Amino acid sequence: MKLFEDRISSAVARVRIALALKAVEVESVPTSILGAEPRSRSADYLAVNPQGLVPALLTDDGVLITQSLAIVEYLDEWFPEPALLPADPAERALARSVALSIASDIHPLLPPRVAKRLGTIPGADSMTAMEWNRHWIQEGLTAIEALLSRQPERLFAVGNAPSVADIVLFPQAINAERAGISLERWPRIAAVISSLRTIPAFAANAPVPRSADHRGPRR
Ligand SMILES: N[C@@H](CCC(=O)N[C@@H](CS)C(=O)NCC(=O)O)C(=O)O
Repeated sequence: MKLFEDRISSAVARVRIALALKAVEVESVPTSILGAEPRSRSADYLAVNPQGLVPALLTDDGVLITQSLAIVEYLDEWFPEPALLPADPAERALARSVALSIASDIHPLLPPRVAKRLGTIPGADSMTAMEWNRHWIQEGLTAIEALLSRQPERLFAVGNAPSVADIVLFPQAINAERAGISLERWPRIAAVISSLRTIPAFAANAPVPRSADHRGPRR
């Protein structure tokens, strides 16, 4: 299988964590998403994934799967151990709720294409995108903290094993810290992230920091 990826991407990190938990190897196809001419916007890549986003997974049978959560579920179906969704229906639903509240409601407001568009709005200054990101991350993680706080305290976001909730929460939390947001204000999230940091599949697959030349002027 081939994974079209840029290691700075938190959506890519979700897939890489799932692959690592399942010990499945893939061929990496580097697909940059930053810079003047990102490979993700090239005609070649748009022919693969018309959305021009990473990740995308090409199976050995030639099936192309886009969207990180669709890829994670595909992997979970083909490689069932360890399961990435809890067996209990209520916990399963909660794991999906946590994952979707990040993947559908926080992350889409943050990627480079959004920052780029914000920068073109008259009156936007160099702080706009940074403040925009911090706002949506803080609002989103506050809601997730409240959801998690209704559950008994455990090592993982939901249930007794890493699930899709942890797979999506971990990269988002790491990026929150990189945006200068301390996790301390969300004790349940902070506790989960510190236990996930001890698991190599998570620690080795955190999104990599953007290089200085992609960060633009220091804000
Ligand atoms: N919902 C998609 C999101 C994919 C996405 O937004 N990927 C980002 C990287 S995290 C990307 O390719 N961004 C390119 C851009 O914004 O131009 C998924 O979960 O796979």
